[in-house]
Amino acid sequence: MGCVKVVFFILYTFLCQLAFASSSPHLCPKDQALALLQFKHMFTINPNASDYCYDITGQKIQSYPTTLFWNKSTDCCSWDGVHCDETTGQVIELNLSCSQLQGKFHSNSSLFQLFNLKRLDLSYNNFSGSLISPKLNLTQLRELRLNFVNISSTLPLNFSSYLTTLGLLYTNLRGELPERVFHLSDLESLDLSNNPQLTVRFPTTKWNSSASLMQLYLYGVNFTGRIPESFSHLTSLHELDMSHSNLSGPIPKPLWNLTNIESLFLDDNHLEGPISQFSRFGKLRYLSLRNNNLDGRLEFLSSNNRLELLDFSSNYLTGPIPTNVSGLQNLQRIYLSSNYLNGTIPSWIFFLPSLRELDLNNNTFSGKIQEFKSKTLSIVTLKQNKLEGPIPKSLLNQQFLRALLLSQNNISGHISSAICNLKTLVILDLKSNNLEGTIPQCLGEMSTVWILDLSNNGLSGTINPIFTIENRFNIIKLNDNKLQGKVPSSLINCEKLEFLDLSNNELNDAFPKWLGDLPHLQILNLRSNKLYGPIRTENLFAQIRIIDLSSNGFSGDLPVNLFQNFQAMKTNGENSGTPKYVADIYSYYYKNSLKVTTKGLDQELPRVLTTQIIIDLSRNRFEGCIPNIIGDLVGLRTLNLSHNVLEGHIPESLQHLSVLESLDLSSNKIGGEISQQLLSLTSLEVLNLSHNHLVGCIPKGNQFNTFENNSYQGNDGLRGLPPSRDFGRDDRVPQKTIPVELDHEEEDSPMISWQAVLMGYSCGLVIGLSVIYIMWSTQYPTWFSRMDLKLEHRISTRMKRHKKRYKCALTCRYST
Ligand SMILES: *[C@@H]1O[C@H](CO)[C@@H](O)[C@H](O)[C@H]1NC(C)=O
Ligand SMILES: *[C@@H]1O[C@H](CO)[C@@H](O)[C@H](O)[C@H]1NC(C)=O
Ligand SMILES: *[C@@H]1O[C@H](CO)[C@@H](O)[C@H](O)[C@H]1NC(C)=O
Ligand SMILES: *[C@@H]1O[C@H](CO)[C@@H](O)[C@H](O)[C@H]1NC(C)=O
Ligand SMILES: *[C@@H]1O[C@H](CO)[C@@H](O)[C@H](O)[C@H]1NC(C)=O
Ligand SMILES: *[C@@H]1O[C@H](CO)[C@@H](O)[C@H](O)[C@H]1NC(C)=O
Ligand SMILES: *[C@@H]1O[C@H](CO)[C@@H](O)[C@H](O)[C@H]1NC(C)=O
Ligand SMILES: *[C@@H]1O[C@H](CO)[C@@H](O)[C@H](O)[C@H]1NC(C)=O
Ligand SMILES: *[C@@H]1O[C@H](CO)[C@@H](O)[C@H](O)[C@H]1NC(C)=O
Ligand SMILES: *[C@@H]1O[C@H](CO)[C@@H](O)[C@H](O)[C@H]1NC(C)=O
Ligand SMILES: *[C@@H]1O[C@H](CO)[C@@H](O)[C@H](O)[C@H]1NC(C)=O
Ligand SMILES: CC(=O)N[C@H]1CO[C@H](CO)[C@@H](O)[C@@H]1O
Repeated sequence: MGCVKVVFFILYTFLCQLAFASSSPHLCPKDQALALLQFKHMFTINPNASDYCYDITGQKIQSYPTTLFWNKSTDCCSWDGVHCDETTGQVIELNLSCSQLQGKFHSNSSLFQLFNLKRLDLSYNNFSGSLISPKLNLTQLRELRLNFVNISSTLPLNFSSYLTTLGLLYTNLRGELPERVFHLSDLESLDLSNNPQLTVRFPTTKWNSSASLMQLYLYGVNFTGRIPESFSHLTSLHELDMSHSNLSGPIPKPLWNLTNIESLFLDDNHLEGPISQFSRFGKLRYLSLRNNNLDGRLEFLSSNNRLELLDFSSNYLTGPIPTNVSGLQNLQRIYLSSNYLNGTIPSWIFFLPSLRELDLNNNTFSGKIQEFKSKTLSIVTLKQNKLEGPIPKSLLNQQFLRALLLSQNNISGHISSAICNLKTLVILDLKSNNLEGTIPQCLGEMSTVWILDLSNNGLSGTINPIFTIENRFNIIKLNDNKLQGKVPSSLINCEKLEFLDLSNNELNDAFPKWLGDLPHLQILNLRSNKLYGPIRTENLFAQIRIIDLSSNGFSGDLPVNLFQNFQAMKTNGENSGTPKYVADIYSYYYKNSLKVTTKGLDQELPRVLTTQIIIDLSRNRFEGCIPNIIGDLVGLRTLNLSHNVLEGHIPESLQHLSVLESLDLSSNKIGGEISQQLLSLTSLEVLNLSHNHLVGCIPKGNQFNTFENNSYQGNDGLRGLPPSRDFGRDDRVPQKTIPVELDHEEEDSPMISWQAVLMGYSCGLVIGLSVIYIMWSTQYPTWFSRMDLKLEHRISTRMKRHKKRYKCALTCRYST
């Protein structure tokens, strides 16, 4: 009996289901299903069409081909993205946001047959080239979102008057926003952000939407006019974003009436004046006014228990942060960088229970960093202040800390190995402090760290860290310390390393040629150590863009193989469009500066352009010739081989270095002539060939007309020296050197200059002649006494005739 019951039950259920399936009509009306299918077939599915797909918090979300499985055999109310009214079965919502749709949208689109549609979201698809004019038609529409859809036209006037939500973020809208938008009496949320060509002007009369409007996002539109009095009626406004809207002057008065505001973003404007009135906004959760000209003190901070975000970065705030603040127990993010705040960082900040991000960079805070109460710190950046004392222990005991930047303070003590407990740390920047002792060995085991900067401290001992495999170190800077011993061979495990700076230490090792096997290494700085021996390597160094081995004890021939392998230097990235920087993905928090010597100056590059290609092997004991192969490194901007014992000639192949800006071969034993071919170095700004054994004539023309005497001094055999400005110390002496226009000169070639004549007389008298020239150009008559009297006579007579011109190019052409 039981068995029969079970069978009956199963049969019954089956029959019921069958009956339900066959008897219930399609919930979704046929015409609407058809309209949807028609709509589907207007478009192709292409993942690229939803490339830019984000949720409201800015998180990238995965796109999905929502319409792919829409088909006749199923009820359209069950299709992805389609919602029907439960009683009538009418399609009331269509959400195809991030649906990989690509194609044109026509004004006769079947979509407009969905008369009952209340919510329509077509954001993040590619309807490029469409004429989108939601002819409403869709008269019932309440919500319309077309974020990131390239509309690129004016906003049609003709839309449903029941709209509550209009989302047109990043739609390339043009022209004037119809005032009608502000008068939609049910409007709750309006997002027109990032439409720089959309001109927005607020109505001066009371808006019909003023009671309903809760969210107004007008970030980056072409806001014109002022914030009118009518704005003060927006009593329901909870969220306002008018960042990047060219607002200037004091904070507009009507804003102070928005006492219900919870979220206020006015970043990147020119607002000025004091900030004391912010205490009126008792419901604030997010307050962000970064990049304005606001001044005054932070005294408005009192006891707002809702505040989560406080951002006044890059303003002119002064004085200390008030200490007598209670509450603020929800404050999670504090950004006050680049102001003029001073005093100590008050205790209440350290006591905030849920602090996540603290950025007080670039102020003049002093005193110690106290222990943090919060266990949820994610970003702590206190760079460029006058903070002192040790690194607080509580900072080394955080589960979520991603960035710890304490550089450019007076922080002292040792780096505790407890720092290795930070299992989520990405940036550790302790540069330019007074840290001492050794580097903890366990640092090399930190598997999440991308940037490690301990430079410019007093760290000593050997480089202890043993870098384990599968680490993420991308930038390692240990320069300007007192580190000794060898370059740690475990660096070979840093496969992602792009930037290694160990300069200005006391490392004592042979050339760590194995670094060449690091596939991404772009910058290698080993300058000013005690590295020694010849450089012979087959290792690749394929991505190297800057190599600085200067001021060491390297010897032997210049490393031809090394140059051969510098693949990245063999392209000239000049026309590569927007500038790119080396190892720069966290540049918002950390800028990977580098000290280089170029154009005769020590410079600190705040960031390193990928086109910045430098070889600096100066101040070693390299010998032999300059290999021709250097001419293949056509991306080179700076080549410095000075202060070695190089011989031979300047290779003609250097003529190919068309973007070379700085060439220093000084203080070697290089002989031969300076090839005329080098005139093709048209980017050259600084040339130093001084103190060699060069002979012959100095090329004239192009950049060579801009170099002065000091580029060549100390080469006994060089002729045609240009004048020197350095000798013109005497202020009374007028500057006589005028850049020569060669073409012009050649026209009046019969008028050969006095130097030309003299050169023609005797090429052997070069020293004397250069002295004469110097003397002439600086008007130091006493130097005459050194000269042969005959010459003196000739010179003075010629000088009278052709005093104004300096034509060494001709000189050399005549004399050789
Ligand atoms: C998507 O874009 C990538 C790169 O722009 C391109 O290579 C690929 O062909 C595109 N895919 C489609 C289906 O168009
Ligand atoms: C958008 O689609 C058009 C063709 O309709 C295509 O030319 C364009 O490259 C697409 N844009 C993106 C970002 O995929
Ligand atoms: C029709 O839709 C159903 C449900 O999504 C799906 O399982 C089926 O594969 C689709 N059929 C076709 C031909 O696409
Ligand atoms: C549409 O769906 C996306 C993602 O699922 C969601 O973020 C968005 O809020 C939805 N749009 C509407 C109008 O509900
Ligand atoms: C819609 O208009 C486009 C051009 O405007 C036309 O090519 C297409 O055939 C029209 N479709 C329908 C269904 O009328
Ligand atoms: C948007 O569309 C316009 C006109 O159709 C086009 O000129 C523009 O390049 C498009 N912009 C983007 C970012 O695709
Ligand atoms: C709105 O559309 C209707 C019907 O298409 C039309 O009669 C009316 O003139 C339009 N209004 C505006 C302001 O364009
Ligand atoms: C911004 O609006 C002003 C005033 O209406 C107009 O002159 C200007 O051309 C607009 N700028 C852009 C980029 O559309
Ligand atoms: C705005 O605030 C000012 C000063 O507090 C007040 O006089 C004015 O009545 C307020 N306006 C509105 C519309 O509430
Ligand atoms: C530091 O702040 C000053 C003024 O507040 C600003 O001019 C400067 O650019 C800031 N420096 C950095 C590195 O942000
Ligand atoms: C803070 O700066 C103000 C000037 O803005 C100065 O008067 C005051 O003495 C400074 N306080 C400290 C502690 O440095
Ligand atoms: C211009 C247009 O297409 N108007 C249509 C709007 O929708 C109603 C039905 O709700 C049609 O009757 C109109 O013809």
